[in-house]
Amino acid sequence: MTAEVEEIAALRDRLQTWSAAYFEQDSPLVPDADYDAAMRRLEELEARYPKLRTSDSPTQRVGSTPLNAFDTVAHRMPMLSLDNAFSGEELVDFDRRVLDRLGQSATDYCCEPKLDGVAVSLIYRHGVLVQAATRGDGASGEDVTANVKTIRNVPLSLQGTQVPSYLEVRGEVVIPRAGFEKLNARARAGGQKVFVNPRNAAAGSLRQLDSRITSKRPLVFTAYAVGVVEGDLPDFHDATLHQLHDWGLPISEHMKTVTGIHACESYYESLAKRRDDLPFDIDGIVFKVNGLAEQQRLGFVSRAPRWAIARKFPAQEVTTRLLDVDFQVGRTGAITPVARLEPVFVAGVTVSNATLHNADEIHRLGVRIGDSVIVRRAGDVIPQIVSVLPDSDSGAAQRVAHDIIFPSRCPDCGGPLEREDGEAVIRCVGGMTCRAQSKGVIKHFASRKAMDIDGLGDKLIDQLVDEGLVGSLEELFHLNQQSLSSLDRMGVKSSANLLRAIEQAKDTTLPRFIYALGIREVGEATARALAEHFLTLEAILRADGEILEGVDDVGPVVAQHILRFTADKGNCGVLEKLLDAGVRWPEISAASGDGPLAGTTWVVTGKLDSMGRSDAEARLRALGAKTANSVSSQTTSVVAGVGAGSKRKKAEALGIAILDETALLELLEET
Ligand code: D41
Repeated sequence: MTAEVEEIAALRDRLQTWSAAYFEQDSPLVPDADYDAAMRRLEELEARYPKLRTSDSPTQRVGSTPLNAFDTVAHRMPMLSLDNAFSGEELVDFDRRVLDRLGQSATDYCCEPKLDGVAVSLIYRHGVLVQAATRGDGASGEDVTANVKTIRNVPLSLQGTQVPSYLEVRGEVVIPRAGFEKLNARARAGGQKVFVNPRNAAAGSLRQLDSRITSKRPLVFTAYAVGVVEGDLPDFHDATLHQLHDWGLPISEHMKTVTGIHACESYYESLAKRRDDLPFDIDGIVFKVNGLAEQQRLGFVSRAPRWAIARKFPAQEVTTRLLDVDFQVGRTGAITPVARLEPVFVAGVTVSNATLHNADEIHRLGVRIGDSVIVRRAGDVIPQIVSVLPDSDSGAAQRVAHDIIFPSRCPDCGGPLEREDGEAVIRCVGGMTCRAQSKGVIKHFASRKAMDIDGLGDKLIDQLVDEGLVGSLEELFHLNQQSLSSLDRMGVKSSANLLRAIEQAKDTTLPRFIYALGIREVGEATARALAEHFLTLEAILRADGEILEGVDDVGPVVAQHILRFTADKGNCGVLEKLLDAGVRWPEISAASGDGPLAGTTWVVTGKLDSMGRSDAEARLRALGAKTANSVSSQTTSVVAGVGAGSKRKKAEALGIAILDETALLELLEET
């Protein structure tokens, strides 16, 4: 059995390394299939030799029996809370108090984003995760071990040397915004309960009695402190966190140690600017005195340490009033209620509109016109109404508040509306005969990632459709000086420019063209997958459901949408007319061995000045290269623009060639 013992150890080791690379460095070392195969092999061996199964085996992430209730666990060392600073002055006051007590003229602070999630404590005995508890009231919390074990970036056992015999790690569990949006979109489409914000979603997910449910939630852990420790750790906060990282625990990649409070304020300003670009919600910055000896001298007051403070960002959720609701018709005919709000400042911008998603959402919120509502804006996500405030004090508001009446016919064309089985969305079935839909279709067709018609913006498209100059896609290509001259504010020069841009847009690529058609659920990635799989438009039009589902990225739902599109005579007519009008693209050659960059795999990261990331990728692919989203041992080269972070680091670690934008431009020029 020694061979099996060794194989099991090797498999666990490998799975841990792979999942650390995947979740920590955001760069897979192997394809998913290899990971899955190793996991299956380990499960098989453990089933055959149950004695060799351990609680920290990667197979043990998801339990199989739900709990009846959570046990309460007392924290051996209380989990303190944090004092807040709401202004630069309050931060300076904090620094003065610290320096006065220390009798120093300056000190080092470790700065880290304040994640907006659920605080938890993890206990590792001899490097094995044995308990996870929520912070609760700071003195005791709930035992959520089974749930925390399902979080993929929480190591079940620590790797490396000199792991303490007892180590309590404290940190925050969050759900990234993208995962939150997906979770809610799925719930909304199925008419289920949605979460108000990512923090509630994280808290709700951790409070599931059945860890199989938790395992399906995109939870992420980040360590920010230690509690009780039996063993050695560095004398500085930043070094302690780096040590945790070396043992396999995730820490914030934005952590930075600075000297003096002014550097703290600069850090705050710079992260506040990038708040929307971060993958998860943060509600401020935490500053901690970096030296542990200094921390000890400062001690704590009641429930918060004197050596740390949270400088809060402007709120992401504020109260305002719902003034009215408009109903918009999208390019797929979906009727979306849009809330008109009394303008408010939220997370740095003034918001006067918010989406209400659909009729079910209005019903779920129980919102009426005139109500006070809580509006949330996070990242580039459209502002949302998350809840309605009971209007206790304002009798006046009560009197004017009235129900939102969902239209019974299309607000644009007056045509009938339909609701598909199991769908929350109500649609106008008018297609291109509905003006609002045809505007939406044309806007999508002309947009940057589609046909990229320069200068053909939303306003102009509204005009073209309203004036009856364009009613379907191919009519864009029949516009001329004379027809354009009838438009307001359209001079000879601008119409010439527009016509030139339309002419230029005829030269496109097959993926762009497919994407531009606006087939439901066919985004950029799916369009590219279809083009790469079928190589020609004719082949896509010929494909049946089974063949379509053979494409990466295409499931039964997407296949149905494609079939419904291609089976439509009207659509086929438009396709033909577009080709007749001169829309064309270079043939895609089946042999990917073509082009000067054939056989190479590229990752483009960071911001480029001269072009977007997807353009850079498209140009590399046009030269035969493959492009990928994450750096691995398969990567040949990385293009690192401004602000390139973990992917660049990973490339450095793997010794992969890194090009800056200038080098990329030179290469593109040469080849
Ligand atoms: O990101 C956070 N939410 C965060 C919370 C953080 N980065 N650091 C924290 N540090 C502490 C001390 C200084 C007490 C160790 C915290 C918290 N506390 C905290 N989270 C919830 C209550 C307190």
